[in-house]
Amino acid sequence: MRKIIVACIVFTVASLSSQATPIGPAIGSVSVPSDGSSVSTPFPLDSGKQYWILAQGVYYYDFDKSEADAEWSAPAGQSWTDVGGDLYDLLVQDADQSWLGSAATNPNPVQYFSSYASNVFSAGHHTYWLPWEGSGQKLTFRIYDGYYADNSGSLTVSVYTPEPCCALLLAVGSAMLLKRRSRRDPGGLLF
Ligand SMILES: [Ca+2]
Repeated sequence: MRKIIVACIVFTVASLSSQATPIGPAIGSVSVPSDGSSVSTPFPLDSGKQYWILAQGVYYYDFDKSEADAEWSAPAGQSWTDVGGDLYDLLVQDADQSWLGSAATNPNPVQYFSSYASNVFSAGHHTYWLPWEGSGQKLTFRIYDGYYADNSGSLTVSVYTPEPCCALLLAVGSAMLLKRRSRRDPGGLLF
C-alpha cells in the first residue's frame, strides 16, 4: 500500500507540473469604460502576494468604429497593430503595461494560460493576462486615449488568485488513500 500511495503522490505532482498554469479562482471583476475614467477594484490586493489580471473585450475609439483591446488596436477597415506607447491601451495604476496575449484559439484562457506571451496579439478572442504583485492597494484601471468624446464600449477586467497550493491537493489525496486503508485495516499502522 505504501508503494501505491507514493506512486499516486508522484503521479499527482507530475500531473500538476504538466498543467503549467498558476491561475486560481477569480476574486472579482470590474468594467472599465472607454470614456477615460478610472475604475478601481473594491478590494485591496494583499501585499507581497502574486495575482493575475485578465483583460477581455474590445471598445471603439472613434465614431468610425475603429477598435482597440487592452494592448492592440485597429483603425476602421485596417489590420490590428500595437501602435506602441500607451495609446488606446489599458493602464494599470495609471501606467502602461506589457499585456500577455495568445494567438491560440482558446475559449478558456485560464486552461490555456501557458500559451500567452508578451507582444502577441490575441486574435479573435482579445484576452490578455498580466502578472501583478499586490502591495496592499486597490488596483486602478483606465483606458488611455487622446480624445474620448468619440469612444464607446468598455473592457472587462478580472483579478485571479494564484493556483491553490499543490501541497493542499496532495494532502487531500493522501488523506483519501489513508482513509481507505484504515477501513481495510483499522488496527494497522499507516505506513
Ligand atoms: Ca477617441
